[in-house]
Amino acid sequence: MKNYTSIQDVENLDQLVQEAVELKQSPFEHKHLGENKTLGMIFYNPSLRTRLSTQRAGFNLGMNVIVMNIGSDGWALEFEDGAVMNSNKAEHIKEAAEVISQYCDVIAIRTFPELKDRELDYSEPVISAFKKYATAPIVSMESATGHPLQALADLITIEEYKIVEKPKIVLTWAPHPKLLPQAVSNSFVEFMKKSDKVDLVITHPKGYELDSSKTEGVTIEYDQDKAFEGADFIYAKNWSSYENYGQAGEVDYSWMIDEAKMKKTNNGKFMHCLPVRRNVVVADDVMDNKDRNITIQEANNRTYSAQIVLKKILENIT
Ligand code: SN0
Repeated sequence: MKNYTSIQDVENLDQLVQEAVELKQSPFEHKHLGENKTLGMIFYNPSLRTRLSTQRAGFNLGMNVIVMNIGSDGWALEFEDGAVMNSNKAEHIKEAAEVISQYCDVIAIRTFPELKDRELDYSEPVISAFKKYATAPIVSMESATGHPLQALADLITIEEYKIVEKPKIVLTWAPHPKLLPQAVSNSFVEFMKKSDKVDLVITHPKGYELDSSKTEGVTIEYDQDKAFEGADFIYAKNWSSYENYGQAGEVDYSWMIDEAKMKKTNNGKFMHCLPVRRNVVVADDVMDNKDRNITIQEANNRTYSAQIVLKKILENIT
């Protein structure tokens, strides 16, 4: 594997999931792979799971890890080609990416969208500039439009907890007081679509359609109750409107997931990438029910999704 910034970087998804499940059984077996290799983790935005699990994954592989909050601690970077840099941006991405590549054998980046200009966000300005100018492999730790490490962890979790051959997975929109990216949902859809082992249904209020090029071929059910019928997994996530991009529209708080809704499922498990707003996105009666809520185990799998990806990248550079 050369880079890991989207589903395009995955050759055989179901096999990658199997390899991650196996890796989890013996996580320290490949410590030699990362010896004298440095992982650089660059954050523009906050993180808990991604930061700790990716660092842990690096350690499990014997890597050294450098973490930098570039948004608050670095020079403000210019991304525009040919810019006259006489304002507040002190350094161009051309120099920054090449310099970081000398210190780090793998560069992982977290960068959220601005949620103002859809075309700009969907062009992935930060991650694509790093890919262009860095000489080290690039890993997305959630970019403007995707979160492939999360989606891989989700698939690993489904593989572990499924009790039927081909489970019904429901991605449900959930209410939230803030304007959130579509990144987690986009990658979730892409990964579930690519896997041969799941059936995906999406449910959301009208006006919250995701990018249709990503949801093509997936069943969309606007009635949340109906969508939940027979579901083996409920994957909740808020996202802001793709159509009315960057606009805070009506938020229908009746879309919160609670135990009454979960009862319509096939004894379904509840998943969410976390952090989650209790009693807004999901009620306490689901979150505190250990038979339903597998978000903690899901978060644990973030280590193994990052570790299998780093392992593949290391195998490619050593
Ligand atoms: C991010 C998102 O993409 O939705 C990261 C998820 C892994 N979530 C948030 O920003 C939630 C922030 C909040 O205030 O609840």
